[in-house]
Amino acid sequence: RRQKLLHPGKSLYRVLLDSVTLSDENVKFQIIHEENKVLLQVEIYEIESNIFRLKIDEVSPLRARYKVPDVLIKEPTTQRLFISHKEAGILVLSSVNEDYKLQVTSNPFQVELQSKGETVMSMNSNGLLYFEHLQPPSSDREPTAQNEEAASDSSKEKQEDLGLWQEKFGSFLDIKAHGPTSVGMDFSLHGYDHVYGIPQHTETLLLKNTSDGDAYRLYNLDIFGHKIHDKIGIYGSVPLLLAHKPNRTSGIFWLNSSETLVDISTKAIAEHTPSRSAAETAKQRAVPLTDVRWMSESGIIDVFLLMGPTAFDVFKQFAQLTGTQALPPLFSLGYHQCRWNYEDEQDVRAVDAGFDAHDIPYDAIWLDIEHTDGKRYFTWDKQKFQNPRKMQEHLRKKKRKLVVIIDPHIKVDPSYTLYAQAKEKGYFVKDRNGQDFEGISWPGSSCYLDFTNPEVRKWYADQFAFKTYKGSTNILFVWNDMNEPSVFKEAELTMQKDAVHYNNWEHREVHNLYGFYQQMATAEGLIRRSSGKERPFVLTRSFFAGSQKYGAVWTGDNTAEWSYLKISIPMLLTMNMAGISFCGADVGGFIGDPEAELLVRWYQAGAYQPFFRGHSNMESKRREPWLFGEKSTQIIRGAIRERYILLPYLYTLFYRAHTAAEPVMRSLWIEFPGKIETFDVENEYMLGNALLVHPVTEKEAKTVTVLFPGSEEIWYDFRKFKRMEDAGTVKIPVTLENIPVFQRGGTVIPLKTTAGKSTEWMTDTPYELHVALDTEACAVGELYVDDGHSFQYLQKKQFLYRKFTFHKNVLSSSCVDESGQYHTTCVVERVIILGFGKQPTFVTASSKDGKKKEVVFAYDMKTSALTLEKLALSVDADWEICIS
Ligand code: MIG
Repeated sequence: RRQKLLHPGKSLYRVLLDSVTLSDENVKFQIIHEENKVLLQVEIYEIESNIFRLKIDEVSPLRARYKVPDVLIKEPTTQRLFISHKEAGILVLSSVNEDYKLQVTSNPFQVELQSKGETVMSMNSNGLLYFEHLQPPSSDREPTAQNEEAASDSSKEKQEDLGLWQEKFGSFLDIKAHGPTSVGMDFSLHGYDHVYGIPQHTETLLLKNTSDGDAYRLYNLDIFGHKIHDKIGIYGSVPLLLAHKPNRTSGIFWLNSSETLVDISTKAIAEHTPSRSAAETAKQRAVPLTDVRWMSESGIIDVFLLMGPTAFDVFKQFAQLTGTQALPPLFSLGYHQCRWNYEDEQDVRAVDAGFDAHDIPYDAIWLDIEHTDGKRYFTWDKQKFQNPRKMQEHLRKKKRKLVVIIDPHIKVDPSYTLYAQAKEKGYFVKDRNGQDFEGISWPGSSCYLDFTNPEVRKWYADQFAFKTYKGSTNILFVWNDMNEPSVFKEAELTMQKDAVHYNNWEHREVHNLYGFYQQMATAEGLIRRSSGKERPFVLTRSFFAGSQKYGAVWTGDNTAEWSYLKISIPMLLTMNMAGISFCGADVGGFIGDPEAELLVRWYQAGAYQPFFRGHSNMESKRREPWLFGEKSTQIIRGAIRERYILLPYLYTLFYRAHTAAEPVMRSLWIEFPGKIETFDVENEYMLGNALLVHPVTEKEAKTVTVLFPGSEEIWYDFRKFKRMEDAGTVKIPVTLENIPVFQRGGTVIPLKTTAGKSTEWMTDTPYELHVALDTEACAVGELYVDDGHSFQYLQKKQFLYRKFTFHKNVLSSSCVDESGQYHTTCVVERVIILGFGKQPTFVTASSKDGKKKEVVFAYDMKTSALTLEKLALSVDADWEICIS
């Protein structure tokens, strides 16, 4: 409310040009507010690979302001900036290679970022830099708001209205121990009218103009039955916004963990060209410009400008700062069966047996909060789960896993060891009076572990040790829920902002980091229980920038309605853009009861999304895949089996996400950056660079309208191998049987020849390659293989990273990364070449040692697909197949 009183106009901040200092690390100077005379310190950094950082803090704050720790994976490597120009009122900074220039204007203070003469971004050009300096809490203080409207009204009432020192929310009172601390700034993105990112909202892929409505809010909340098309923040936040135009992608990463609002407005402005003639002026075009205004409740301004220039560069730049996606254990890419709740050991066995009886693969069964002894996490309900180890041994024999829920709230109960220990050690978040904060959650009265404290995280991680966590085994993995944190009966169902954390920071400062820290500690615990050998799997509901390092995220409590299936696509695409590839939505919709058709469509969509879990609410009817009649069972079986067959491709994509920050699930524009018609597409997407997936999200659909992006591309039906005749937007007939999936010409996709009962049953299952030829009759693709569960791929370089190239009628297998070695007896059994021009006469396969053999083949004239059978070519060796 206070910041919104400041309207676009001339900023009251001016640079003190005498204060400029230059070091290897950064350029520093001070700016002064013309009215309140408060000095702010500005630091500008260039960070290697096209990143700029702008930090603004008070020169001498009353006390230190909160600076987000633990999100950046390391102190970024800076590069020296040079002053290339200094004249009255202007300072120009250049990067080493002179590709980028930062033009700092003194009065008013503005920064313009140019790339090779083109202005890409400018900051404070609308004069919305806003910085509330810390003040002593005194009753007779002067009015303090920085803008005229607020300053002109000095009545106490008005101050309360603006919530300077305290704020009411219904019956809740937030006391601001340190008074007003908010910060904000505007950014103009030149030439851009497509912006994306800043999850998590139930909104369209393309961010909307907010000028006549609510701003996008980043404030992690547990909103049960959340609505669709709402800009309120739900469970998690990543303050990363991406802007895209045909020749460039840029990103703004606003590193602040307090409640944050983002206002967006896109407009067209006359192009600014220093023109000489009237004729040239007449030629002026309207160019788009997007203004983005960030406002945060506290902290400092610390913003990273990711200059791309491509989308993949921006993803790399963000990963360079916050880390890449953790490589998931292979099992976690299989199908997960969850419900609130699987009642007891018998229920678990019965559901597990049901999958085998119906010949449906699955990898993990999940237990929700009812499995515990009275919602005391790390314990078991003694009646329902009398022998959890035995139950896990049973699952282990089936080569499957168990995932249990562990929430952050701790039941107030002195006889509960976890509570007693944490209480004694002072590990809970405190209320404003210094007592342990108590809130209500599932166990009743609860305290909340202060995960912002590294000592608490270490202690928490130790709770996962097998000897401490009774009844746990190494097939047990973890699910963190309610970590926004969710606190019943509090304002907006979360922790009061004036609660106090480690080092005396108020909750308002760290709010959006709470879930991030719980998942971090949990993942650490799972790694430590295996003495550093095994990869963890932790699913979290709440998240922040960098959560990708710790595991997976799901979109929370969606509803069993078609509209929620539909919105899950842009929601997951947005998460992927923000670095979190391993994400999914509850298949079937958590709340309510899906009709058979919706459930089937959801399985078909989920099978082509990164995290694939069926889940349902307590009040929902049972929903195991075989409960909807024979026809539905058969179709769901088909969808899940397709997922399992696709795993080699998916796992390879995750390896790329892990090592090169490439998102697994990509909105079309990422793959087709020059094609404007793709920029707002959110009903289909690319899985990696090779598969185009178009889920069916309409009831009783007979057709779907598919956009085949890129006029130079060839697309093949993924299942029938037929080349699609038409380009552009095409109506495709659909049946209930499956959803449209297409393979892009020029790609090779590694698959398994058949699905097994779980991923572990498929270790030795042979591979099949789908080679889809492009207009030049070429194709290329990769396969990554390792043991699927340990860190040996890192520690001992035990992995295979292979490449398949089709060129001039020769398919060759070669090594991408010679440093990796992994022995497997697995072979490539079958190769299908799509779009092969003519019936061949002779096909031979030869390995590097000179052995040559003739290959059995079949050519389908109708589809132009050439199938090579019984190849038995080693996955870990070089070979060639020649077709004549
Ligand atoms: O408010 O643990 O999103 O997946 O089943 C309900 C019970 C609490 C919310 C999670 C949901 C989970 C449920 N939890």
